[in-house]
Amino acid sequence: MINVKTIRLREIRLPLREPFRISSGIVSERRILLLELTDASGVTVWSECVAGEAPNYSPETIDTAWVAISQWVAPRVIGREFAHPGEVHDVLDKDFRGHNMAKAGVEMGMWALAAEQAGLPLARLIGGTRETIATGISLGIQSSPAALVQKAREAIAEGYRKVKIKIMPGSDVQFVSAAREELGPDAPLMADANNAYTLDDVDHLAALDALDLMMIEQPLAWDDLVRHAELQRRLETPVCLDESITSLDRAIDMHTLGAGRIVNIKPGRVGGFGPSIAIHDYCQEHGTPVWCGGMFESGVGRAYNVALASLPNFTKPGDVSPSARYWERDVVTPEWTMDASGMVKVPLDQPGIGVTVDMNRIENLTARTATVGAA
Ligand code: OSB
Ligand code: MG
Repeated sequence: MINVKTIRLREIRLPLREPFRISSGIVSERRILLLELTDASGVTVWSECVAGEAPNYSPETIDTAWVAISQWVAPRVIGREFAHPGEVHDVLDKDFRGHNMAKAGVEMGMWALAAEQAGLPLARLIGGTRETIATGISLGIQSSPAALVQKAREAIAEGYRKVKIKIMPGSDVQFVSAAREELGPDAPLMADANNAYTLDDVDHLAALDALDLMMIEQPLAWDDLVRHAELQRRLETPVCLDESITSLDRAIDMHTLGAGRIVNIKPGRVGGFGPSIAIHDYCQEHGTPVWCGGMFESGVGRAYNVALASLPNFTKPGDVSPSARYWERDVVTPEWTMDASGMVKVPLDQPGIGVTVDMNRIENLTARTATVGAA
């Protein structure tokens, strides 16, 4: 039985090593919402809500998530007995629209509590089969093609197995083709537009077909499947959906409409591990590859992404880069590392998420806390 007694919310501020620009905004310091879930027997686990500071990726922000968790999500699970963490998502979703990242932060923590109870690594609890996961890097929009080429070259040299290039009108074909020319035909390149285009841009986007990209991620509006289907019919490059896939139903719609051929799964975006696993399984049955996206998680959120990416149909490298790509110092021990061939180890030597939070460091970074449930 999983029985959560208290949920403590904590906002920390963690500066990125370098500002990250995507088509819809820029971030230089992450405001990160960490959760501590304590069960009736006194076991505590950490989880992370991945909402950002501004609503440019999805409607959620760290501030809306703070309210949603405090007022609606936490009260729904506290004091309630769950036989399995797979039951949590439906309870959180009943007559409760949206707020997927808020729901996911709590739901995922409950999977970690179940893993602690079962004495299993989180990756094993959910049926993960991999011992290491393949890693990619996501490169923000750079000032020039030459600057991008430099970053991409370094990434390949470090061992990354996929280089994702953020694009927007004015920084697209010319940038990506410079990377292709300089890094050669075998470099594993892809592009991510974060909704920067419309169907009027089809001919322009079709120019990317010549660059042999692994995929183009979310070129059109965040909530649009119909126009992505039209676009996919006119592109050879596989379309991968990120923002648009907010549930299992949207993944089914994507497949049914032909709106894309690959799915980026971010557990926060879909409401947690329950829906993530369901999307993974559906895609596996339908021959659609998936990979694990990232939201600049701290080492806590990263632990969940690594566990998720150990499932068998995560067949493309994830945006699950090592701690040092993001932070001067992460908030967990050990920090996440990547070997020279671009692989991150799935922690399998202890129960739970596999990393410990560095409390001294966390206290210093904390901007606010709140506790829901009796202490
Ligand atoms: O579109 O995948 C995205 C970060 C924030 C918001 C959206 C996205 C991203 C990334 C970063 O691409 C991936 C990472 O965490 O390394
Ligand atoms: Mg994306």
